[in-house]
Amino acid sequence: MKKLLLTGFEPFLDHGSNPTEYIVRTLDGRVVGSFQITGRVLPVDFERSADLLLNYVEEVQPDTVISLGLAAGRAKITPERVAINVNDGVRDNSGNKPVDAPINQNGPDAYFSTLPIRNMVNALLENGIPAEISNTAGTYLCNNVMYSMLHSAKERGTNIQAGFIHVPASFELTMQNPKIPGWPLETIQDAIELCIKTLDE
Ligand code: PCA
Repeated sequence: MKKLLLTGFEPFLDHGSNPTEYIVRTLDGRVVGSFQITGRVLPVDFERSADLLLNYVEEVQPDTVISLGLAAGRAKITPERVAINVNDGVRDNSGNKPVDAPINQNGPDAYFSTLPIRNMVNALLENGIPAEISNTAGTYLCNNVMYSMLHSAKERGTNIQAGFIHVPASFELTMQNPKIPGWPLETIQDAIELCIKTLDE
């Protein structure tokens, strides 16, 4: 059976929870399509998140890596097209606040996702779940882990398929901040399972 490493993030900023943490804990150990899933939660830390992700890749030896992150304010599931070689953003959970810094001094400017992002969006829309390709993963931790993963796959010459999907907030987060659109966790989970199934198309 093929192996999929599915990562999410711990809560960050003033968000009391992170729906991606729930999803990866729920799907850890399950089989979806032809993939055995290993779910892991990453810290929100410019110094640690990418190294931990790459350690999990060593441990799991996955065929595919899908990383998930919360995009509070977005009201669609958004597979990311591209990761850029920039760290810049608000303070992370350890107090790091990089400004205009490269992720990798010698790395290329950007990497494209190697996930079937168009098929994912089409599958979601066919199932009545709002979705679109996003052309920016930002410059915070989500972009950081997507770039770092794709850079590592390229450098090592592996054919690991990898990329990133941003998800909307949960109802719980909307209760805390009514300006943020929220979805039921089960719907976000269904959406991610649909995305995983497109890997078999
Ligand atoms: N979302 C953040 C980092 C952690 C998360 O879940 C981001 O979009 O960069």
